[in-house]
Amino acid sequence: MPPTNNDRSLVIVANRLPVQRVRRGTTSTWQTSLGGLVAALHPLLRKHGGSWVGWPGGEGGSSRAFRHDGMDIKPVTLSASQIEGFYEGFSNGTLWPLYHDVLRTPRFRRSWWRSYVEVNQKFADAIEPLVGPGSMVWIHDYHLQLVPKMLRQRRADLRIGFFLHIPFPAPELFARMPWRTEVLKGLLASDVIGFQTRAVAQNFLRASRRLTRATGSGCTLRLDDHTIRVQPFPIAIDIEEFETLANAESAGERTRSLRAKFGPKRKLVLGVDRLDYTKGIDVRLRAIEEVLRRGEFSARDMCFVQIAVPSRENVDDYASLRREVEQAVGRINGEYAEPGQVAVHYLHRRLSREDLVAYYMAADVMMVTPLRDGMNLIAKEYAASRIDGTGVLLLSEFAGAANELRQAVLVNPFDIDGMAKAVQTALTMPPAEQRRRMRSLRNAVHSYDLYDWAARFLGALRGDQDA
Ligand code: ADQ
Repeated sequence: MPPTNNDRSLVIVANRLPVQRVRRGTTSTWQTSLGGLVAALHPLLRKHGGSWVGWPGGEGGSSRAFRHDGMDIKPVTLSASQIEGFYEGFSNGTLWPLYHDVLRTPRFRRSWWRSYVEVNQKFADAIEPLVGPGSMVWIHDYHLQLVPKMLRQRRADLRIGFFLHIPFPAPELFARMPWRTEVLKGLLASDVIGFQTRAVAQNFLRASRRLTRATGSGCTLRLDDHTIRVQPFPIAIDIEEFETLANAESAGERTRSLRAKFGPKRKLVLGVDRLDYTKGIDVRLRAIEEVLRRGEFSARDMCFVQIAVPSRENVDDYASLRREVEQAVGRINGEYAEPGQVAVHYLHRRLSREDLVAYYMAADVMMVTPLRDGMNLIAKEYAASRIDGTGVLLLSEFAGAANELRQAVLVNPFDIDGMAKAVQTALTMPPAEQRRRMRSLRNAVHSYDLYDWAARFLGALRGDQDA
């Protein structure tokens, strides 16, 4: 159920707005975006009033506030050079690889940092006129880590919360960043800082004690006269949405149609991700290639379907990943496809929620094998969609979700032989064992949902001790 927000007004701040512009002929209108965060916070804003501050996407545009679907929307517009320096540069070329354990080399460019400071200030300037005395401000993710301090300097009365959706690295890696102290101090002006897992929260606590004057033990830090609560708040999914979709009559039809297309007798192995180098799509393909090379399974017995949403295509590392994945798919099919039976299907596109659930329901094996991931919602969505109680989830040890989904087949995504073996185990797993594991996964996913997650975070921000 959507949580209540008591009396304080609420401002949500995220890199992106919860709406997007859609063109119809010569005019354009706003449409509420689909997606977890929006789904969780929209009912709150609609019920209790409040604003959402974020970038509408694209270059320039109007920064005039407007009302849409019961929410007050305040756009923060970016210039072409801010998109390059703040977004593609510092956010996605410095922080993203650094926070994902340096899977790619982070670039420490001073001009990008200057742009990051400038845009964070622009966000703080946009928020201030919207907040009444004692309001709650909930800031999301790595793009906006300086905003808590920028706001606090002007408004001591606010309750400021920050949630990091991605991992926070070990202090030894974080310490490489030239602006490490500024980033920590930016965050430490919050009242509550939330992370996906306990281990990641510990990394932040250690970095703060080592690199700033913050002191404290357990989940409380003190810096100057300010107290900060640092805690895991693992994100969840809207379980009801997935179960409703899975129970719909049309879902059964779509699933049967997919099974018929891929070959009803073949085992279907599925991967669904944003096309991002943290998600391990390239290594997953190598593991599938190894399974086929071993010869126990051929393209007559199984097929692998990878669905990848285009992502950050202007950033170099993403363009080269796309080429690598396309080459690997071509190579594997060249070697192992049979006439009329493709070994690897690759769909470079976003699916509707209905189609996504049908794929989850059709897949005998789901491979969620990121090299590093804050949580990974796809693992939870797969379990939620398996209303028939079968299916096998192969899950990376390095996804935050592995802390909760202990009955998945856990794999080390850096170990190709180990992954190939795990795929073979999954393909031959007896139905009784599938059911036993899936029951446990579904119990874990049912234990709390996205609305409970938002309520817990806001409870902590209000100062509830048991949140
Ligand atoms: P992401 O890395 O973007 O975000 P992830 O957890 O992988 O998030 O979820 C992606 C979402 O996109 C899922 O809801 C999924 O259904 C959807 N999606 C993916 N591929 C799709 C496709 N082809 N078609 C349609 N929908 C698709 C960050 C962190 C994660 C963290 C989330 C939430 O990196 O670790 O779980 O935020 O906090």
